[in-house]
Amino acid sequence: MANAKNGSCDGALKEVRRSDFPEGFVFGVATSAYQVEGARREGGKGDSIWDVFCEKKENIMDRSNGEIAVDQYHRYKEDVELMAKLGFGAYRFSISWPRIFPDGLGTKISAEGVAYYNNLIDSLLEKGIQPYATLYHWDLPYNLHNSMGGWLSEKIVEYFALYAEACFANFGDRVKHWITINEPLQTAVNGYGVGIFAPGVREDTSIEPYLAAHHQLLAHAAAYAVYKEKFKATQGGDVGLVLDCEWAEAFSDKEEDKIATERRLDFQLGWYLDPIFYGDYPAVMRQRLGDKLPKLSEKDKELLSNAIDFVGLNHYTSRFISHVQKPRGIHFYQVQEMERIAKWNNGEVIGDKAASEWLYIVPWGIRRTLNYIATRYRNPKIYVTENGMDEEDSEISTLSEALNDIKRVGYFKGYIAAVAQAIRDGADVRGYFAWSFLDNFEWAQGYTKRFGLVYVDYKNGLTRHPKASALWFSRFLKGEDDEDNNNTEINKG
Ligand code: GBH
Repeated sequence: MANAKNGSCDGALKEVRRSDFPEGFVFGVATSAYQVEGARREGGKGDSIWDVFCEKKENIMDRSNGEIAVDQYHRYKEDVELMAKLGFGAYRFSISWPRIFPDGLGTKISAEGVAYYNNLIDSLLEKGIQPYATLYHWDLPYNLHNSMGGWLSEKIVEYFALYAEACFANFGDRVKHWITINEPLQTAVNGYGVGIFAPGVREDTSIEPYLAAHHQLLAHAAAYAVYKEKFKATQGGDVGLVLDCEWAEAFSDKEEDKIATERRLDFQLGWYLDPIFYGDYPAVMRQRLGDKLPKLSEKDKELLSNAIDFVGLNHYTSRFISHVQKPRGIHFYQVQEMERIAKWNNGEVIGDKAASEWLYIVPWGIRRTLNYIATRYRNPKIYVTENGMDEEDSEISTLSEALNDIKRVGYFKGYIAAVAQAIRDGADVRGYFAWSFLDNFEWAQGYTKRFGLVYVDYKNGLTRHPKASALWFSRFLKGEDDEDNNNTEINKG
């Protein structure tokens, strides 16, 4: 809709400042285990589905893998120090399930795995950085896939609950923010449908994505229940779920485009949030999917009911949505009868493109997504758990060029300003995490895309070099961009 563009204007004259955010608002950086840790065979770790998926070289654009990644397993101290120096208040990392339970079964816990995360968490706290731990960022123990079908099996719910309990018990004295699962939609649709993500199953693509999503939801609910029953009273933390949501803006004022846009949001967010906030999958999914959508039993509904302390939002980009009758793609896309469009109806592109083919820069989209969650889901606590953009590795020729990431500086300024606007609009946003702290293994894109605030020199011993965006962030965090800031202590710092 043409008027959407106005959303980008209000407040755009003034640069965003840290003082635009409420007291206690958290700024952090994010990564995930498989993308940064490396050390595939160290510390008694078992294989994950990504370890095995990458063995089939053609699954990854540059035929690479995360066996070494950026070696955070050995360099966490240095990384934590750099985070602290830059002034970040929180680190969102993920725990590798097969580092804790190598075969996933939960019968023997790996002491070395536990020790690694204890060290990481202690290093963070020593530097005043709050740990935000994700339990599942896509690296399922391979054995759970191989022996029982992974997320397609109902049994996974119990195994996940055991794993979650082990993490709460071992780390919950210090970790007060837990994320059960990162982007269940990606595992469901790309892991068990399109097949571009591990485990790369493409068997019954009109059934299995919905089943994999169903079991992830139930696993989330089971972990939430374990925390509530056994840990909440003594540890006092919060447990949330992280969902990825692109903003969807109606392409035109036509009724069918507006309805297709609502449908798109229901298939993306409602799929997970409606069972939690409203007791069932969205009506539009139940109607369109019929028997392909698993049923939530009364017991499931009870467990899921309000089983969330905060909504984590991973948000990168936006699209216009129009109604189309026979879209291409797997069942999940066909059944939505919509098309994602990257241009305004006057033909102008929605925003500048980053390196990834899906990533257009549209700062006003995050404001609308946050406001949508706030109005639709009873104004929950929200954390922006990922937001960022990438550049193409092959387009970088010198280190100084790599470090001069002015486009990313603009991205963060725009998106962070839009988050501040959403807070003024009434959304209860408590924190913001930039993706990613470091350049890292970008899944099927391998190392061809760089999302880091900090450059990693893959050809030179994986050395770390803060980009201009990291330095901008640092000034922003220290309030050095606040002209009328009278806190001289911070300005001196
Ligand atoms: C996040 O997913 C992930 O949590 C993170 O690990 C990753 O590094 C980061 O994004 C950057 O990509 O479905 O055809 O569009 C964000 C959601 C899912 C968006 C996969 C891009 C690419 C294939 N992403 N998607 S497609």
